[in-house]
Amino acid sequence: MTALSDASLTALPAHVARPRYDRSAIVPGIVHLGVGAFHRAHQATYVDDCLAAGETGWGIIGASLRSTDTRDAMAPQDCLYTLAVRSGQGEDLRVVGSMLSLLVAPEDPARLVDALCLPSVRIITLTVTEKAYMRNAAGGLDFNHSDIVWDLANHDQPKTIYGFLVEAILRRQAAGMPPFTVLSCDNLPANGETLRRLLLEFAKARGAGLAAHIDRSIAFPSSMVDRIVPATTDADRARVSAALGVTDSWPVLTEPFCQWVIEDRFPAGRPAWERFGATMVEDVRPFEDMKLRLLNGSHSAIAYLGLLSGHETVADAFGAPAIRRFVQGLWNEAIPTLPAGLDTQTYTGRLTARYDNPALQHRTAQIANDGSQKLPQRIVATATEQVRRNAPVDHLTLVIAAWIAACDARGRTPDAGQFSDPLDAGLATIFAVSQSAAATVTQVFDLAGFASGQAERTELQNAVIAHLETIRAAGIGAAITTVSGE
Ligand code: CS2
Repeated sequence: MTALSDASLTALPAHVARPRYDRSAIVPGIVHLGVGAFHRAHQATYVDDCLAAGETGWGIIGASLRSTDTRDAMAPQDCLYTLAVRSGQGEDLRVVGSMLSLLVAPEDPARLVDALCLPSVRIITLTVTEKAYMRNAAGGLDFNHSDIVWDLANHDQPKTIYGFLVEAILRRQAAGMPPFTVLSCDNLPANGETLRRLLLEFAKARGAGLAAHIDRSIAFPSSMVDRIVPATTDADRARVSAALGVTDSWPVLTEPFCQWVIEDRFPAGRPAWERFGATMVEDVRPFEDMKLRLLNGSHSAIAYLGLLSGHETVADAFGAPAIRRFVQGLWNEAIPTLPAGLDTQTYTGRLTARYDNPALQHRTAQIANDGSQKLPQRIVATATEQVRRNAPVDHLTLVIAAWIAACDARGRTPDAGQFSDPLDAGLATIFAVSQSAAATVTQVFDLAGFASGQAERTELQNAVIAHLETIRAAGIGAAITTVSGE
């Protein structure tokens, strides 16, 4: 079969949507860091809509910060790829044209810095996942991270988001170019403000005056992004290629639901994303809290409870009555911590339908990755607030115990799933010794910095210890029954 490309677009079957604009006339206006499946299923499609509507100045240069996979697969197909939207009713296919070129940062860091300094580039967006923010246990920038140490010494060969952004900001300033806006699209609370704070820490360590310039002239709006994007499998590639009649070696698969809420602070201009479904707001926090605590919190719960119960996918795990009931109990604990005025009932109703989508095959092990970076904002912060107000935390704390048990079970239990965590080395040291649940939990809390320095930590820890004892003695099923009944 021929490969997907600009030249083969005309041969696609009529039901496949495709770019109908002149791609050669598009100018890059956005550099995106972290060009994984999520970005291609979400932001890149909003930009594709804007380009089709004639906003030709907002093409995307995509950069991978680590692997060459995406560039290797997409460059030969003119950076085109297919978005497959799947539900129980079938699959809609759309070829997306907003990606203009792809870079691999470690191969040639200077090229990425040059791209960030293009005069036409006005927005830098990021989906680099939680761990690329390199926060230490106290939430500040991890100056002990070897890549941060490297970036502070090797200014023109950066490895981290901080090194790249600061180098580009400096060069643009020196050249008298207007600054860009930096838009984080990662699942972190106040993601723009968090990135700004960490970048300022880095900038202060790099040089006098720089932090003040960033503080004065760069906007960091926060945003809430939402779309479930399972990892693409070989079967997906084969099915999509067969439907297209040409080979697409890098399609992405997603659900019909899609949401993007963005703080409207773009001094250098922006595409009219709101014309295509994005919501522009002054303050993203209520949307973000609801998403992190209700969606991502329950996602992590389903992942760890599901893995320990032998469920491979979200739909499978959520189809088990005990886990479904557990998730409802978890929502009941999280909802009182959310700002007033949110329609949580409609939101959780919609989540239920999304998790039940039988076509997604979203693997529990995929969500289980990087728990130490995810649980603080998804579960621990919620539980801390609940303890503060003397309210129940049984479900929330069982998620933490299940994460610990699932990390421990990896490698020992064949069906415990494969996933990884940036703290794996430290976790392995803790699990290497056979010790009480109390000792394990205390050490894991120290390592991950959960509720660090908070008065509520002891109470949280004790609840997690009790759950871990039950899991160890009687299994995850018994632990679930203890909190949410038969
Ligand atoms: C998931 C998220 O993998 C995970 O941790 O919880 O990626 C989730 O699918 C997205 O945030 C949905 O918008």
